Amino acid sequence: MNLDRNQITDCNKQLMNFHQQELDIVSAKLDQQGINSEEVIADIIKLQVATPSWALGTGATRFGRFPGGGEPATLEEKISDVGILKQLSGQTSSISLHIPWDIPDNAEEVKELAASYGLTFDSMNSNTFMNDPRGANTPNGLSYKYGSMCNTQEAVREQAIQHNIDVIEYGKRLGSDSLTVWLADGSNYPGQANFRKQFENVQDSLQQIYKQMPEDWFMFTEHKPFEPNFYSTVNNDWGSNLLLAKGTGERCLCLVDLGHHLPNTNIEQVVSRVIMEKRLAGFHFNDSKYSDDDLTVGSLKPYQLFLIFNELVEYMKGDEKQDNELAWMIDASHNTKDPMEDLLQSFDAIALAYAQALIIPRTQLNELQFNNDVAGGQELIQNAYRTDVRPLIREARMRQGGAFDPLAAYRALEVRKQLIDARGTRVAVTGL
Ligand SMILES: [Mn+2]
Repeated sequence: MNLDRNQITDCNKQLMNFHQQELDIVSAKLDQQGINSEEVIADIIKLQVATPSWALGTGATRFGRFPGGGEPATLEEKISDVGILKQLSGQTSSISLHIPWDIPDNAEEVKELAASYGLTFDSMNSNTFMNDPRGANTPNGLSYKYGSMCNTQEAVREQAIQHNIDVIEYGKRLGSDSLTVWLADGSNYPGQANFRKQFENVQDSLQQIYKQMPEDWFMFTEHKPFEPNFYSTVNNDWGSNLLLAKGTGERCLCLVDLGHHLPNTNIEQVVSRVIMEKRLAGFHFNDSKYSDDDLTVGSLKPYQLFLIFNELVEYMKGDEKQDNELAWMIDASHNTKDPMEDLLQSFDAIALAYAQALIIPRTQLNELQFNNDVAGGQELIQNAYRTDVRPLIREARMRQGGAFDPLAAYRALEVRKQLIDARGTRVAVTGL
């Protein structure tokens, strides 16, 4: 489904005068601080966030699922939905697939369809945290109940390795250039497993997968302290993640998921450390009150998100560069919202935090820090956080043919109703 561009333009027209006034005010204010608003707008346009294929349907908890209507049932429909998000927000231009939930039966056709919406394929996600009912990730019929790459049984480890190699093959056909490995491996009870042997098995398995990657591909490993294992996980924190990446190869990098930290972890400092080691793969965005709640980005801790972007911008505007482009993706589950509305809110929150970090006068911040001006440093970054940068984001969207207010346009154009009319109220979406 494609939205009518004229309808989006009509939605914008009602706000045009108001928008121009606000844009002029913030541009003048930034100009006084030596910040060029045109450059900020250009940077906002460049920050494209991947949409994961599993985020387009209603999420679930282990207590149940309350799906809405018009959900995408096929990969083709998921691609179409991302196309709508791109049209409205201008902030997403790629889709991240999860195998085995979204196996492309005809890669060429799928690639062409995505291209017709201006979309490419982001990182490929493997899955060894469950046994696919069709056996798509368990070609040897062996269970991942006691772990995959950490498993004591070599045959299970080999099956997990082969699944990841299969995922690389799907990705090659779609034009992707990275594999994301999230491991559920760990243990549920003390005495169940040997920490060191588990880690060594995972390290060895990752090395074997790495050897099968094309030379221009990157491998992303993602740490998580708990769940679905509740006593220990093999890749439990950023330190273990860095060890695994360094032990695997130059193009193995650390992915940081905002929800995958114990409460009160200084995530912005984690980002800084991983960048210092030139191993940051990118970022998975979400928000949480407790840990990995998969809530909408920026809904609870927008200041933390801003501080994380402060570290990211310091790297992006600095001289020392990694070989990879940072990968941005939303990784959230929408249990009580229309998933498309949730994603539009997420893009908005990401752009907001990014723009706020972009307008921090960085040279001045460095000077204040050098001179130990504690209150001055805090004031400077808080001033950026408290600046209303929304006009810059609206302008960035408008220049891409998007909507000033994507969520309002989504509602005004009755997109969900159109999807329900086309697809019905069936519940066929695959994923979490
Ligand atoms: Mn993630």
